[in-house]
Amino acid sequence: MQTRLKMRTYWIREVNLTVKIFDGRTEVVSRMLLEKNTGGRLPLDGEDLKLKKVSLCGNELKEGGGYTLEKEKLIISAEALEGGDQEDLWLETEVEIVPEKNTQLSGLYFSGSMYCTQMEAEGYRRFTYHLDRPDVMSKFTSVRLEADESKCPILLSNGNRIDSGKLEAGRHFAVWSDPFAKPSYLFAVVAGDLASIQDKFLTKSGREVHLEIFAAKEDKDQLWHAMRSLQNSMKWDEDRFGLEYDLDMYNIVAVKDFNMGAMENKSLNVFNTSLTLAREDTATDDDYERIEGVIGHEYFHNWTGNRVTCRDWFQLTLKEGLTVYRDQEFSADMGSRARKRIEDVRILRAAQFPEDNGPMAHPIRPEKYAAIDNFYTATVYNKGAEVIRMYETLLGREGFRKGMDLYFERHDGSAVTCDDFRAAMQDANGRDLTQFERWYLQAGTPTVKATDSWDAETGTYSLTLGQKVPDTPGQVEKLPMQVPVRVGLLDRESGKELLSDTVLELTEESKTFELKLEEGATGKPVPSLLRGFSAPVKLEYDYSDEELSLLAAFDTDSFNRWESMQRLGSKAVLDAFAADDVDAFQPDAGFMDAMKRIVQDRVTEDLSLIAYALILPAESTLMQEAKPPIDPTRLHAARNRIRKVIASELKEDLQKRYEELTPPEDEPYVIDGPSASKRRLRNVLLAYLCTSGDAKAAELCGKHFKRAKGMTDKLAAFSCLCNMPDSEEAKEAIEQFLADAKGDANVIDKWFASQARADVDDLMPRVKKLMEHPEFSLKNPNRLRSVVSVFISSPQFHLPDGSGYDFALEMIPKVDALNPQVAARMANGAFRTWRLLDEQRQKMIQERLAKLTQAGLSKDAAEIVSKMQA
Ligand code: BAL
Ligand code: ZN
Repeated sequence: MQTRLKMRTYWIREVNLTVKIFDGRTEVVSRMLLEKNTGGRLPLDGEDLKLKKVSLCGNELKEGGGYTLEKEKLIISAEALEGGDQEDLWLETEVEIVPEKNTQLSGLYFSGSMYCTQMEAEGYRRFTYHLDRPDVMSKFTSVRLEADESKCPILLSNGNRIDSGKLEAGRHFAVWSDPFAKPSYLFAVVAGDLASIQDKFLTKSGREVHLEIFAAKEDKDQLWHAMRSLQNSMKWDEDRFGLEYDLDMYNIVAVKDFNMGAMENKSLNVFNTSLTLAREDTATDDDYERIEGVIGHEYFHNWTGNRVTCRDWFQLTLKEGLTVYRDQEFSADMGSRARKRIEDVRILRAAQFPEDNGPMAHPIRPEKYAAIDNFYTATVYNKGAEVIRMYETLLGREGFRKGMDLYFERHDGSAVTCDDFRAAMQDANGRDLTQFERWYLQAGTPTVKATDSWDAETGTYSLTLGQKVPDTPGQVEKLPMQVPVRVGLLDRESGKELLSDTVLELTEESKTFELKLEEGATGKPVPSLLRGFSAPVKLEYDYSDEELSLLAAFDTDSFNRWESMQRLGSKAVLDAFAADDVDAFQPDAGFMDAMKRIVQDRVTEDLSLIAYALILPAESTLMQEAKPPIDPTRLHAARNRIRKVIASELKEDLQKRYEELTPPEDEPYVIDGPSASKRRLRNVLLAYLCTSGDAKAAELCGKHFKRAKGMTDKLAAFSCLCNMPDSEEAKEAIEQFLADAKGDANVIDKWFASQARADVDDLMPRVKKLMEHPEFSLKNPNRLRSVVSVFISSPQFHLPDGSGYDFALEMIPKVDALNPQVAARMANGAFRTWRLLDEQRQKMIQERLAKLTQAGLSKDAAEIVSKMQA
């Protein structure tokens, strides 16, 4: 268990590598220039390496006479290190690895047509011996790659290619050199038979950067969206943060077997194909947007992560929270800011709030870990981004920029901490941000409770805000946070804004703010609270349905217009959940009226905002709002009930709007924001129109499927059809979709995922059947996720017979034996909310967790299973 930073006895200032790739084995020779720090013995990290030779300054060391081998450590003795008289201390290790057998996909591994690496967080130690920690920054002066030219014509690493040529026996080599010192986690190698597209970018100071994106040959025509996204990212970072690219070359490689989404290796990003490849018939509008965001994310890391990196892995949010914030801002500027904010908060609530309220709760800067890979979490990333956003809210956009400038001025080229970032924000703005540190220290989603009063005579509106940070495993009795609460006030009758955006700063447990209104109000104003979701908290205020309807219609804050509909929707579902007969429950007329107004809204230009207003809160979000113990099957039925009532009572309006949005057959398919929003709304309407699951619904869906010109519409219809699997239309679509995929892995993943999340009672046997399909594989993370992880997050996972839990018990050890990181995520996804469930399910899960404890799991999966039980 890592709980603190360990001392460094030596630094590694320079690295020269020779990597010789052969079929079934790869030799790695690493020459490291050491610099003494405290001195003493030097423990190098290594995992699954076959050590061939160690030498120091040209003299071979022997085991027991210069070095010792311990579990996952090669220890060079202090005597050997301090015994010589050479000025430069060059340590050389020679190891052999087998990338072809590396199913963990960490270190160097083989995937389809290429060898590639994933080093973050601790993969480099599976490649060669090293001080594999982010504060050890080394110049990789020479990286020589050798391989068979016919199998691996492309040889890539970080920086610039400084040499290349032919060798004997059909082999060839390339030598790369990176002028920037970097930690080992940013090192990368790719070798394979790949196709590429090329373009360039001219930086604002005139550097011409060669841009190249590589993929398997058959995917070459799906790379241009990624290229445009990269160019847009480069321009955006110059415009918004004054940050320029710093090398002459920027390469991206798309790989199909990848644990993460993408990786920001210096000048050689490696991407999951699911976040790179896009063509209108293979990728949805959401995919296009996600790709743009992630291409941006990895590019922005060049400054926030690579130029300034983390001192240790506890500081992971320093680069991830900040870079997610930057990619969110980039996407907001590229598309619709209002829409993006809603999307980001939806993700936060669906993925991070459950984490903050479960056994895995941890502060954005975790205090301890067994496997750091388990902390690439929604908390570190998404809540971390919200914390960064709060700096901006508190300091203003200019103040935030000043803080960023000072951060780079002080720390460019170093490995630093979250405190250093906070100090830069503080010092650049002359603000005391001491209390703000608590966002890094305390886990759990704070609750902010608002109460108010109105003095009509003086025109004073008083708002009392109280906060409570909940207890979380290992953390109790927490201190108040610094919470920026952006508010506005609306007139109760007319909906007119009486007070525009005002940021209140809550620093105490409770505080009353007096807001004096200049204009006359017709009564106690209606507060619009936490506008733009100005802090990652749960806001409680006793809104009436009428007040929420007024906010949904008139609030000038687009986020809170959506939020009011979410509150209404949430209340409707939770009322149904609590009703004696869920299937007969009737929501309030006020809610139905508000929904009707949304369907009839012909004024709002951004149709995505209408689409999102019509979508009820996700079940994982509702799980956080319902009072435990929760029966998830009943919660699912309650949400479905409300959807069905909306569909039947508003049928004509839904139908009319759907038809209005149906494009003429000859309309060309366009990929841009407005067209995507139109499709988004039309597809939300389609889903409502299909809730009945009857023959008419199947017919409508079948038609939508056949007429679809791009993947967005096709997948929307296909997903609905999977909910009616016995219809002829569904049977036909299931065959057609797979045939149309023509082997495209991302499309086949969609085919699997839509079926694995279908809203059908017999989902478990269907999933097992899907796993017998020849296209299914446990080894490819995307494919595995598209079936197993998707099922595990479906409501049917929780069927009262426990069959879903048995399935998880069977799958987790199986996957763990191949890929611990993926297994750990699976275990987390399966069980993280178990303490909110009813007694019977809790008991069943406890039994499975106890069995998993005995299953000899990897460090990664075992940590999750143990945390689940804490
Ligand atoms: N650094 C791991 C992948 C990412 O967050 O960019
Ligand atoms: Zn990142």
